[in-house]
Amino acid sequence: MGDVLPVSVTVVIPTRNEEEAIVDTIRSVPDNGWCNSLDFLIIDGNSSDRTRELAEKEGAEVYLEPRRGYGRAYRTGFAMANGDIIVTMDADCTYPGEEVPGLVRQLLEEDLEFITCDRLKRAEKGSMSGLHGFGNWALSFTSRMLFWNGIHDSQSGMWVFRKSIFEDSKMRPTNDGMPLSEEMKINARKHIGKEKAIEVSVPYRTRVGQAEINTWGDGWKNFKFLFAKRIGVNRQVTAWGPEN
Ligand SMILES: Nc1nc2c(ncn2[C@@H]2O[C@H](COP(=O)(O)OP(=O)(O)OP(=O)(O)O)[C@@H](O)[C@H]2O)c(=O)[nH]1
Ligand SMILES: [Mg+2]
Repeated sequence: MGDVLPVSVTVVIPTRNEEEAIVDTIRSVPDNGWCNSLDFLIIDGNSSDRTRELAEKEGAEVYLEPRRGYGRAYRTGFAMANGDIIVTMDADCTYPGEEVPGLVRQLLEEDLEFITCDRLKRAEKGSMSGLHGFGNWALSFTSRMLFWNGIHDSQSGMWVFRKSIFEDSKMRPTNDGMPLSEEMKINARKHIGKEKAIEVSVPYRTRVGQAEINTWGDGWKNFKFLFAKRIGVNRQVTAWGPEN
């Protein structure tokens, strides 16, 4: 391990009934002094299981966000996160927490603003069902055709970025659902550019615990969002903060 990275890092994790995986997800990120400070911010969507309690026991800050939605959770969490660097991942042991120090180091050493993690090249066998794999390909292809931004994995939920990107209000995401994921990458490539907003390959693993994702419903919402965004009729949100 090299020098201590001179930044504070907040890992923001949305959760909804993830008691089987939240502890291992938090523990998967090395906490051995590799950066100035590392903290975890769990945005919980009113879990009815022990998710909040288990996360608190691991030392994470837990914020209850009863308003539904993956995007809503991140919009709340991004406005609250204190770190210079924000890292995101699902609370289901699918993303490689062990790669977080290396990704933050790359962001700093290469003077980048935003990294999105591509799961497709290194997805482990069985981690993505055939239907999800196809849906992901179709959405990523459509996104590339509409926005010509070269992003391979438009649905990845692991990003490593400087909190300061949100000083540009055009970088603040507006979607309260799953489409927030593609929105983040479209905005990054559009407003930051491909030199400083890059895509890096990471491993992707089989989910621990039951997913609540609605494959057809969410897939359709993702498609609608892409076309609405392309023609500029997606929701515009100007307020920014956990209450907005
Ligand atoms: N706060 C909050 N978190 C949510 C909500 N819906 C999903 N999540 C969390 O958001 C993350 C992503 O949801 P997943 O169910 O893993 O969706 P996915 O990755 O597309 O589906 P899988 O490939 O099956 O994992 C998980 O950590 C969920 O617990 C919600 O309404 N509110
Ligand atoms: Mg997941």
